Amino acid sequence: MNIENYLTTWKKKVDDKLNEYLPSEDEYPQLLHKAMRYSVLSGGKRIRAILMITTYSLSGGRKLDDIMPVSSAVEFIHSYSLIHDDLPAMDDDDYRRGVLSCHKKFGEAIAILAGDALFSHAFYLISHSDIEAGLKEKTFKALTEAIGNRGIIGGQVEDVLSDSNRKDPKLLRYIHSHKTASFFSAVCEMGAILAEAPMDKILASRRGGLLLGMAFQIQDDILDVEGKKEEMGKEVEKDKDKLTYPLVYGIDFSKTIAKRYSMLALRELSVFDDKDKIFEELLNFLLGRRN
Ligand code: GRG
Repeated sequence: MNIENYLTTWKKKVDDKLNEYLPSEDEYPQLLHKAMRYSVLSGGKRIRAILMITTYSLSGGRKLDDIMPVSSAVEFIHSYSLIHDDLPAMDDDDYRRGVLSCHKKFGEAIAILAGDALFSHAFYLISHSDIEAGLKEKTFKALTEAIGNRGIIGGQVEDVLSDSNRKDPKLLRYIHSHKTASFFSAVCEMGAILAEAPMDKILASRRGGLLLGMAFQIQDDILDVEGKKEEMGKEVEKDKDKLTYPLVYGIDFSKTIAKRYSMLALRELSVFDDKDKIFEELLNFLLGRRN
């Protein structure tokens, strides 16, 4: 398995679907639709959608066309979180994915509304998809649990409130597992749910996704220290005043912890007959990434 080819192929398929599902810039209100398209189509690895598709396929799912609205919805929600995360009231970032952040390009009001509209559009897409009603309900349950006050938003609140003077490992784990890993957990779980996998595989996907998401966010922390602005497509050293793994554990031990989470994730995901070692290659790719 050449993971770079795998990721490029799937990224292209996901990008095509995102383009298809986004409202046209000609449709009223044009500025809102322009901002939505700008942020979603500005790049991105599409890792959450690809993880969902991978878990679905490894769970025996064969109706890939049917689940594309869900994998696209996941990327719309992710883009929404990035637009809001970049706002002056949050991380105050001028650049994202190598281009101006949404509020820098369109102003704060439109950026806030573009984020809100992407969120609604995600649910519109899933609810209008051809997925069977029972599976849709289970998908909504996994998704809404991961992105609300007990998930991404909860993690983001503690992240915004955090400061580098309070080196609290428990709080750090809460922030990372909620603001980032809960979504990874949900996308893997949704892949298994939609493929109608047995409960042991659904639960292993959920746990494996969470561990994978922890490794991913720790690497994100490491990149904020070691990464280059040109490669990252945004400013680095933005988390200096935040509670991060490098702050609490130092860079070298953070790398060890990320590797450990990655091994634990693989142990959970070993319930799948992953002959091509896609999960292993994916994790190696994510821990070696430069952006
Ligand atoms: C939208 C559910 C929701 C909540 C809003 C703003 C906010 C509350 C949450 C922000 C959470 C956040 C931005 C976490 C950081 C996660 C992270 C490491 C993002 C970068 O992900 P990549 O590397 O980005 O996958 P690309 O550009 O590749 O898509």
